Amino acid sequence: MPVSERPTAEALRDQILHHLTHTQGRGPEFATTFDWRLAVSYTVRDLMVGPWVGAIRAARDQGAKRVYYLSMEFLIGRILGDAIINLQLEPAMGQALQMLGLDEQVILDDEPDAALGNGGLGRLAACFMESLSSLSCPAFGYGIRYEHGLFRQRFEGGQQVETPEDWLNQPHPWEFVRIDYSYEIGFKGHVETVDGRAVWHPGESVIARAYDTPVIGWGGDWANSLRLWGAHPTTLLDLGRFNAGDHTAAAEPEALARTLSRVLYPDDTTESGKELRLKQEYFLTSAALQDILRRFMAEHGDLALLPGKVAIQLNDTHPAIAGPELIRLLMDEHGLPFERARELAQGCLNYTNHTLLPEALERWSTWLVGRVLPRHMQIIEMIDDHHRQTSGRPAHVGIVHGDQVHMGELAFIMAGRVNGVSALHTDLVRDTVFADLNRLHPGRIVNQTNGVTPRRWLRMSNPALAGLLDDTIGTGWTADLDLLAGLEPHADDAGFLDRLRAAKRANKVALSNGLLAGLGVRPDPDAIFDVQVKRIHEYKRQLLNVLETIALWHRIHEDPNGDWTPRVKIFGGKAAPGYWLAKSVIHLINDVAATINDDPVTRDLLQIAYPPNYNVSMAEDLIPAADLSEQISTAGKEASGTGNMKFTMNGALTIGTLDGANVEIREHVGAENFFLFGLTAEEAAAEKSRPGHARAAIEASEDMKIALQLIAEGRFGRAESYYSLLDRTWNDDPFLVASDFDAYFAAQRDVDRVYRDQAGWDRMAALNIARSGFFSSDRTIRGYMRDIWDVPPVTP
Ligand code: 26Q
Repeated sequence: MPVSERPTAEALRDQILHHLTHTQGRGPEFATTFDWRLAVSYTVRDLMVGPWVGAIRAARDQGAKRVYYLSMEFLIGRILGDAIINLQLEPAMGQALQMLGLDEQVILDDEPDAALGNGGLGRLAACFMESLSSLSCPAFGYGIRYEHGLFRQRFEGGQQVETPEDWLNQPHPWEFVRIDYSYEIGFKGHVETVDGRAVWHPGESVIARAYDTPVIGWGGDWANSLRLWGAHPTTLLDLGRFNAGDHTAAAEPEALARTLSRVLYPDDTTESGKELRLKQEYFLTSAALQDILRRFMAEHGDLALLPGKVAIQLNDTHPAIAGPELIRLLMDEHGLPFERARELAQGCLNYTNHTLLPEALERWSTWLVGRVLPRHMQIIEMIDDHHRQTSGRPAHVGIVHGDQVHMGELAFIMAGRVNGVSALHTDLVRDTVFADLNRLHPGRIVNQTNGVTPRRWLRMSNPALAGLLDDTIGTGWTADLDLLAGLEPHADDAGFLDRLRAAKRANKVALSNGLLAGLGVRPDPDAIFDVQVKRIHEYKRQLLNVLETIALWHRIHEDPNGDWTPRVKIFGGKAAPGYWLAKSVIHLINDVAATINDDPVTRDLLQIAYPPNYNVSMAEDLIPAADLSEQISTAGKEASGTGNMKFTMNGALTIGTLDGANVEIREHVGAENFFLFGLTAEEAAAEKSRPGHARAAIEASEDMKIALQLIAEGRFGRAESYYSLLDRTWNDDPFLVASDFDAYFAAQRDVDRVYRDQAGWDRMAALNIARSGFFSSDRTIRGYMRDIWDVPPVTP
C-alpha cells in the first residue's frame, strides 16, 4: 500500500467507532474489550480486502500458475497484531487507540490463538502462507476449520491436565464463509463397473464448506487465501425421526458430519489406525482437489495444461491420499485413462517429509482404507503395480506391504519432487527411509531448509530490537533479511552493544513482570534466561535439561559461595495426551521446580519457570527475552527445528547438538558463536547399537549419577512417580541422554563463563543476529518456487 493511501490515526479512530456502532451494535460507553477488539479487527480487515480481491483478480487475469499448500495443520496464532504490522498501520493505530482511551496491548491480548496445529509443521505452514503473500506468489492454503484446536494445558500437582480449546465459541472476525464453494465428500459404499468404467457409490457423504481468511503480506500489497473446510451434513435433519418424536436422533446426521471438523488430533507423531483421522485427511484432500479442478477448468479447460498451472505441496504424508484422489477425479469424473491421469497428477504433486522417526511414518491398514475409501484402494494398487512394472524395483520396495499401505512411499512415488527440511535431514532422507526409492529416482529428492517469517518473529514480537535495527541499518531488513549482515561492523561498537543489551534486558524485565510473575517466580533480569520451548518429546531431551539442572543445583549446594552465574531455566511445551513418558517429564520438571525454587541456599542462583499452555503467543513473549536457546535433540532426530531460528534472530545464543538446522545455524553464525556439544548423527547411531551404553555412560558420570539418585531418593516429590523414567534411562535410554550428559554439562559451564564477560556475550549475540538472514521463510519460499513449483513471482 503506498504511504499516501495509508489511513491517518483520525481515519482509523473513526472507522473503529463506525464498526463498534454498526457491526458490533454497541455504543462506546457500553463497549467491552471484546467489542473494541472486534471493531479494531473489522477496521483492519477492511484494509486487507482490497489487496486480497486485487491479488485474486491479478492471478486469474494473468492465467498464473497457483501454488496449493495442503496441510492438516496451520498454527496461525493471533492475526490482529500481525495484520497491523504487515499493513504498516503503526504508529497511526497506536495513536488512534490512544485517542479512544484504549490500551493497545490489552486489545491485542484479547484475541484467542488460532491453534490449528500441534507444533513445528503447523507453524511452518503459517510462516509459509505469510511469505507467499509477502512475495506476491499466487497461492492457497488448504486446511481444516477445526472447531477445537490444540488442547489447553494446565498443571495439577505438577501434572499435565488437558481441557478442550474453544476458539470458535466467539465470533471470528477474520473469516468469510463461502456457501457457494461447497463440495460433497463421499466415504465407504462400493465400486461398480459400468461399461468398463468404475463408478463409486459412497455409503455416506458430507459437505465441505469453504471458510476463507485473507493472509496479508508485508507492505499490504498482496493477500492470499487460507481456505479452511468445515464439515456440514448433506441433510440437516432426519424429519421422519423428528416427527416420530425422537428429537435427539433426528439431529444425528448433523452431529455425525460435524465430527469431521470437530477437533485437531493432538499428537505430533502418528496416532495410527484411527478411522476418524483417515476420514479427516480425505475430507481435506478431496475438498481441496475438487476446488483446484473447478478453478482450473473455469480458467483453462484443457487438462493437458494442468501441471503448468497447478503446483500442489503435500505437508508431510497427511494429505498423501491426494495422489489417488486426483487420479480418481481425472479418471472417473473427467474420463481420462489411468496412465494419463497418473502422469498429470505426478506433474502437479510434491511432498515434504518432516520426520525420520519410524513411529511417525504414517501407515494405514489395507482393510481400513478399503472400507472407508474403496475406490482409492483400487487406485493405490494400480499406482503400485505401475511403479513395480516401470521402475524395476526390488521386491521389498513399494506402497502396499502385507496388510499395510505406506503413505510415505505413496507420496514419494506420486510426487515430482520430494524434499527434506534441512541439509542434514535431506541427506538422511536420501540415505535411510527413502534410500531405495532415491536409487530408482535419483534427483527427485531436494533440500529446502526451513525458515520463519521475520515480520511476526522479529518486527512484531520484538519491537525493542526491531527499533534498534531500524535505527542502525534502516527498515529494509523486514523484506530482505539478508540485510541484517549490515550489523556486522556494529558488533564491535560499544554504543550499539549497550543498546542491544538494553533491548534484551527490557524484554527480560517485561517477561519477569508479566508471564513469570503469575507463576510466583521473580527472576533477576541479570540472570541467564535459558529457554527450552517445544513439544515435549523424548528425542527433544527435556530430560537432559532437567537432569543438568538437578546436577547444577547439587554442585551449588556443595560450594554455595562459588563463582556461579545466576540462571533462570524456562520450559514450555505440551505432551501428547497419551504419551506417558513425556507426561512424566513434565511432572518431573514441575516437581524439581517446586523444590529448587524454594531452596534458600540456591534461590538467587537457580530458578525454574514452567508456564503452562505454551502456544504461539507465549512464544512471542518468551523468545525475545531469551539469552540461551536450548536445541539439544539427539543428533539425527530433529528434522530441522524452526524455534532455533527464531531464537537466533532475536539475539539468543544456542546450546545445541549437530542436528537439523542447528548445523546450518552454526555454519552461518560461526562455530565460535555457538555452544556445541554431543555426538554426531553417525556417532549416535553407532552408540545406540552398543549394548549397555546407558549404564556405562551413567556409571562414568558422577553428575548424572547424582541427579538420578536424587530423583530415586524422592527429593522431588514421590520417587514412585519416576520409576519408569529412571528405569528407561538406566536400561534403555534410546535417545542417549546419558551418552551426551557430561558434554552437555561442560558446555553449560562454558555458557556460564562466557556470560560473565558481558561485552563478549553481547558481541556474540550481535553476530548471531547479523548472520541469521538465511533463516527467513522468504528465502525458503523462493527456493520452493524455483526448485519445486516452477512459478515465477507475479508483480501486482
Ligand atoms: C499423524 C497421523 C495421525 C495423527 C497425527 C499425525 C501427526 C501430526 C503432526 C504427525 C506429525 C505431526 C507433526 C510433525 C512436526 O511438527 N514435525 C516437525 O516439522 C518441523 C517443520 O518442518 C520441523 O522443524 C521439526 O523438526 C519437525 O519435528
